Amino acid sequence: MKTISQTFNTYKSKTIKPVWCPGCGDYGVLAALDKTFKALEFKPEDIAIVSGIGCSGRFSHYFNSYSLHGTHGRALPTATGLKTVRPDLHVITIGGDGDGLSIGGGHIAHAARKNVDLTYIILDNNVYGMTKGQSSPTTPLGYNTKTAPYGVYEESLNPIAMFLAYNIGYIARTTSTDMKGMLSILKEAIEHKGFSLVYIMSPCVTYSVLPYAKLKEIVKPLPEDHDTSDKMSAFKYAYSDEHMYTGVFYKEEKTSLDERLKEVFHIAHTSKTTSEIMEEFK
Ligand SMILES: Cc1ncc(C[n+]2csc(CCOP(=O)(O)OP(=O)(O)O)c2C)c(N)n1
Ligand code: SF4
Repeated sequence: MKTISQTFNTYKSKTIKPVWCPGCGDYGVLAALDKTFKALEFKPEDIAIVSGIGCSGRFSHYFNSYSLHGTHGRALPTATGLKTVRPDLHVITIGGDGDGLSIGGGHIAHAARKNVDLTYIILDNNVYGMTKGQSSPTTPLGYNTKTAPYGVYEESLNPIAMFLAYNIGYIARTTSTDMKGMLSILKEAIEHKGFSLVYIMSPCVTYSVLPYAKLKEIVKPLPEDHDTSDKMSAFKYAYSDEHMYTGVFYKEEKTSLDERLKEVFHIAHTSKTTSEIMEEFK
């Protein structure tokens, strides 16, 4: 009998093909996620991909799995609802830096505090790609864009430091050119029980802000002696001005939302019903 990984050579859709620009970083991530599902031996019917809007939002179309191309910035709450009613599904949420850190930025803190058991992949190209190159929350200060012809006048976010402050239980950064890094991080993040955040630098070649060559110059793997349970060490590397560190910044096992809800449902089902309570007032 064939194993699942022998049966599914690819989880990619055979009918819907990517329409990204040639050279877009998102192609590398698509290949990595496909390989990760294969390595994890997931059945396609057990996977649900929920995405936001943008070039990165198109991800959900490209897999043979359940998928939902949600509204701009709302992929995370939609995915939280899905995971709550279908805890058996492997829920993956994907979106861009604009989608996840601007319009949808407020949702990350709440997914983190709920510790919903899903993996959120943010593809950072430092720009709004689909709407033709406006500044995003990660476009560097002073950089010229369509919406900032005289240079971006707002400071860019430090997403990793933000995620650490939100107490997310799994935080890692990698790049769309590092297949080995993406494979090991994606697998570990998906297997992590609770909310996991995978931040992938995925350059836009059409409205390029951080081109591949520049990214290669600044990226550096986290030192081997970085202790992934040491949040202060993780903050130190997240705030580095010299390098953009990649690898696993922080890991912590915590009770997940579905585990907590199981307890709540048990209490609710074994407690008095509303009509029993009402009877007491008669
Ligand atoms: C509520 C709402 N506001 C704005 C838009 C327009 N819009 C579509 S994609 C997009 C930007 C996407 O940028 P990002 O999330 O960084 O993804 P990318 O295209 O770069 O992958 C915007 C503003 C929209 N679709 N819905
Ligand atoms: S516009 Fe940029 S992000 Fe969008 S598909 Fe093209 S290269 Fe990729």
